[in-house]
Amino acid sequence: MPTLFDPITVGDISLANRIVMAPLTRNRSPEAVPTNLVAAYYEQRATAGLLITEATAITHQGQGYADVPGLYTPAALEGWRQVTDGVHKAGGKIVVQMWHVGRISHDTLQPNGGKPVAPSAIRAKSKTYLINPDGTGSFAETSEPRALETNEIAGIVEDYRKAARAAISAGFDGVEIHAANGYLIDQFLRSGSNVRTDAYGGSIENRARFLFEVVEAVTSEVGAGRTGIRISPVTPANDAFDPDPQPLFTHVVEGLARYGLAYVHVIEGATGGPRDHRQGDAPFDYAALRAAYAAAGGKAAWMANNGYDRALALKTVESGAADLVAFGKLFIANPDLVRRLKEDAPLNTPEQATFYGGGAAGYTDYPSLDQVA
Ligand code: 8OZ
Repeated sequence: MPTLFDPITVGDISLANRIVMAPLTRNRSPEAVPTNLVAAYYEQRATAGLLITEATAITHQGQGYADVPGLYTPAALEGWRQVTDGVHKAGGKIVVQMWHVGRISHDTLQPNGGKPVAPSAIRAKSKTYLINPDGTGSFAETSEPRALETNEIAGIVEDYRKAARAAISAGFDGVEIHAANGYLIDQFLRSGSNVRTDAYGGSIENRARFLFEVVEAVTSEVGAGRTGIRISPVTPANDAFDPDPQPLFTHVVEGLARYGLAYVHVIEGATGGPRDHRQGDAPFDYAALRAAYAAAGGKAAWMANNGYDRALALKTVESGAADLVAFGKLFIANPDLVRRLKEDAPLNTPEQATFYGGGAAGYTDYPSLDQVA
């Protein structure tokens, strides 16, 4: 069996190793434009087999937090071009995570101060992050959303298609569809946020319809071999809830098996929290999920994430339980995480206070092993 440090080809993208930098929101892109500092941050981490960018809004309507990047203005795409050039010069590969927050937003972040959109007009018990007029940041309750009209949905699918095209034009090796963590696609999937009575609500098939329309649009635009997707079957993040996630996500992965995707990225448990978190009566069976995907003919690389340490990551890849392992917080604090895992070297500790917003401190100033020596 391969090890964590062996190369692998996922769809059309060849990776130097199986260690992935997970998408991490850092709120350092004012006006949704990634800066030179953002480029330096990703370049420092380019020895990862694959970098997945922080969640990146496909449209202004898809924005839910202050200072997160976008894919929908020329300036943002120029900013991302600096990032992709830097990563490629350093020998790395990078995909952009395409994001529509749906109801996890605030009127003040929306076009013309309008209501955020959602499958149903159900407010999330969740917070978003705003910048106050005096420049300080603060958390605020998400605003009440409005339910999308059936005839608006095709336009959002089109927004994903355009964003995917723009991403490839900006030099990304591929795109990741963010279908996790209680954002728009996940809001459609789960009965706790979707009580629609049209073709996008009710049955599992209907709740998954939007996800598959997005996958169809993105893969037909940029190729399935340049497309990955992230799901989080049981996460409670952003008030996401479904009482019966196993059949729901089985249907999702069986449908995904029809596409020759680059990878399927699965958050196991509560995002950033307990790996054994459950929704509904039974523990979620991730091995069964993967088996259902394979039985349906799915061949994409399987990417596992959430709370992995070195030992669990080594075991997971060597046993074949996953092809890739994504690390989040460890990559914030360790730009040379691949080397540190290989050498079993000590790890820097991530500092929570600088995760969201700010400048270079806690962002580009974590030392590499060479700098420590
Ligand atoms: C942390 C803070 C804000 C957003 C996610 C995009 O959970 C996020 C996110 C995480 O997927």
